[in-house]
Amino acid sequence: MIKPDGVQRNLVGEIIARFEKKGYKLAALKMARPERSHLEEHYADLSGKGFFAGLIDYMASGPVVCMVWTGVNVVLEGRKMLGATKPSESAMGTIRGDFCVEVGRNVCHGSDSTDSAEHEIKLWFPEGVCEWDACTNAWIYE
Ligand code: RTP
Repeated sequence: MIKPDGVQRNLVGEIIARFEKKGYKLAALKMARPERSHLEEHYADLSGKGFFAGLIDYMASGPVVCMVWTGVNVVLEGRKMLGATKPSESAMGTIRGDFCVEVGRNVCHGSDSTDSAEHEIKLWFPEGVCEWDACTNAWIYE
C-alpha cells in the first residue's frame, strides 16, 4: 500500500515501477479513502501502542493506493524493497531509504507474512483480485 504521504508526494508511479521492474506482477490496484474503523482493523495488532491514534490520523489523512503483487517470494522481497520501518534504519536504495525521513511518514506498507497478506487482501479487496497470465506477444503481434 502507498500511504497518504506517498500519494501526496506523487510517488505512486515510482513505487509501482520498482515492483514492475523487479519482475513482480500486479494482480489488483485501487485508490481508496478508508474509514477510520477500516484502518483500525488493518492495524489492530498495534492498537496498544502509544502511536496508534497518530497512525490512524495519518492513514486517514488522504487517499491510499492499495495493490496486490504476485511473484516468487514477493512478501519477503517486497518488504526488502520497502526497507526498514524506520527510515533512519532503511538502506539507501529501498523505497523508505530513498524517499522519507520519519517513521510516522514512511510512505508505504507491506504485508509482513503470507498469512497477513491473505488477511489484508480479504480486508482491502473483498471483491477479489484479477487473475491473469502475461501474454506480451499478443499485445505486440496479431
Ligand atoms: P507497515 O505495517 O506500515 O508496513 O509498517 P511495519 O510493518 O514496517 O511496522 P509496524 O511496526 O507494523 O508499524 C506500522 C506503522 O506504524 C507507524 N509507526 N510509528 N511513531 C512510531 O514510533 C511508529 N512506529 C511505527 C509506521 O508508519 C509504521 O509503518
